[in-house]
Amino acid sequence: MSVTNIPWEDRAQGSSSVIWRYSQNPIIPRDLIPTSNSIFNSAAVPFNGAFAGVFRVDDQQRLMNLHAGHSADGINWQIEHDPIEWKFSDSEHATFVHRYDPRVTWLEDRYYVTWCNGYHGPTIGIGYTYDFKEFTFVENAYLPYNRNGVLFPRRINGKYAMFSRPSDTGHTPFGDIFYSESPDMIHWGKHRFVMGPKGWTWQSTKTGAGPTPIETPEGWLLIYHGVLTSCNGFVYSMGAALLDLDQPWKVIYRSKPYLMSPQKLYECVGDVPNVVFPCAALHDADTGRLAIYYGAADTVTGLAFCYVNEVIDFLKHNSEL
Ligand code: BMA
Repeated sequence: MSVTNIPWEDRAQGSSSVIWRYSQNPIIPRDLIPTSNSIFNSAAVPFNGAFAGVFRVDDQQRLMNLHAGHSADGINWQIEHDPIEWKFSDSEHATFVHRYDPRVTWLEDRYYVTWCNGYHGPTIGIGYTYDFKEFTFVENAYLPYNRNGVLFPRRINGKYAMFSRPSDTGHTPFGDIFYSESPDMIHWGKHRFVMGPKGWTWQSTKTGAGPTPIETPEGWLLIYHGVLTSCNGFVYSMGAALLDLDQPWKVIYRSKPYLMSPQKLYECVGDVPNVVFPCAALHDADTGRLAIYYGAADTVTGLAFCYVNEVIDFLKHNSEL
């Protein structure tokens, strides 16, 4: 897709980073709306010539919920003060527990939203919207416990496809990415292992899919998070992998070093220190530009930039499966 108005800033002179941060980060402060404690791990998409999104807002009771938002430039956002009110066809799902870490994917005729949804434990909620005003809940994709549900932007071999990361009730100390398919967005199966933690590295404790995968002629580009356990707790960094186009559970390349780790003050200091957590990416196919939205320290939202071909080139030279 062409996104000619993609938010962008050139790589700083003298920098050789494959992914570089926006100099005005964070783009969304924790107190953008009156009741917010923090706004992070959020998703943006092109919408009507501008941008729309679904934002994780933790309020001042520390309840985690989703809010819609709009932006003319993808950088300055207006976020609704009230959370999204979902339309439920089955009242069983209508009880609010928690909703967090949304992803938004344009798929066929609408914007699908997936998020970590509380239903006797965390699982993957699926809903959709056409206009970012009315939002309809579809179903929970899996039994608890699961997090980081990320839809593919088109069917694969005739089926809807999604990544997820089976988890537990708490701050899960493990995390493998799985691929599942569905004929109808409701029943998910044919689960396939994609990848999991590696060695004593930045991705040694857990992994989880980030933004909607980006289709390239060489494979699906997946930006993901990897977690290391330090003596001070988890450290969340960002990496990338290239996956087979027809069998996306087959990994072609996977980043051996991270592509971005928490190093700026707003990534290292906040409610949860040392976290960069990518949840969305805008891709302008004409220029190959990618603008990645990521949560920083579970507190604010940042933006980072790269070129898809440079990430793939990096993977070719820095891969370990
Ligand atoms: C994960 C999720 C994310 C969060 C991260 C770091 O388990 O809860 O929302 O950013 O932990 O706290």
